[in-house]
Amino acid sequence: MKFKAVIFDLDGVICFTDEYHYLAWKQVADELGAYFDRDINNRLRGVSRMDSLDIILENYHGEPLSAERKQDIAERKNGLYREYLKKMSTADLSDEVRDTLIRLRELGLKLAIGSSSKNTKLILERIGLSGFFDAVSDGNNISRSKPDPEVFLKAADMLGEAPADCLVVEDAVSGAQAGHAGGMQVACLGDASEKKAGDYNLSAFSQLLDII
Ligand code: B16
Ligand code: MG
Repeated sequence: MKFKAVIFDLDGVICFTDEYHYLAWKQVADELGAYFDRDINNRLRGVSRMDSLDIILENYHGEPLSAERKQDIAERKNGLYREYLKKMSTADLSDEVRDTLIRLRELGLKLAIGSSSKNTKLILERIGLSGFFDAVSDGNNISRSKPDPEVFLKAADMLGEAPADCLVVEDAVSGAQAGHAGGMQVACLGDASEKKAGDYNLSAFSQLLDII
């Protein structure tokens, strides 16, 4: 086995919440009179909430916004987003992802989450993975977002494993950069895989079983 542990990004890897992020940001952008579309939403992959707001505000041309007002806007978006998350259920975890996670565990690998999201706990509960992972490092325990490696280094630390023994699984280029910056090998899916950002660029989650 090449690795002792696997650290998974959450959104875009274990499950998909992009549409809910899109709908919530769209409503907030409409209220601000800022242009927003799905292409801009794609740029928010793996990006923290406040950094996402800054990207949305590139198309805002109204009155200057104070730091406090920006905080309120981010909170409003999060309230809308969490309402959408209530629609999620165990049906949002695919059989392929569930079966692969179980197989990786059977093979003796430690498994962790390394996500920018502050809603990780709620999402894991909704999809039935609460308590499954050996460690959860998320937007609540970091001060620097991806491509900074902090979220993955904290996950490796929680697992008690050296970064070189961890494989990061990511769908965002910034996340793949974060894994590399932390001294970890990276397997990519989705957008980051298309852009060949990983050491392994996969087309299916289950292919992890071929590379560990
Ligand atoms: P929240 P990941 C990221 O999760 C999302 O990809 C990104 O779109 C979102 O802005 C970020 O979490 C913060 O999410 O507002 O819930 O704290 O891909 O790192 O699992
Ligand atoms: Mg992601």
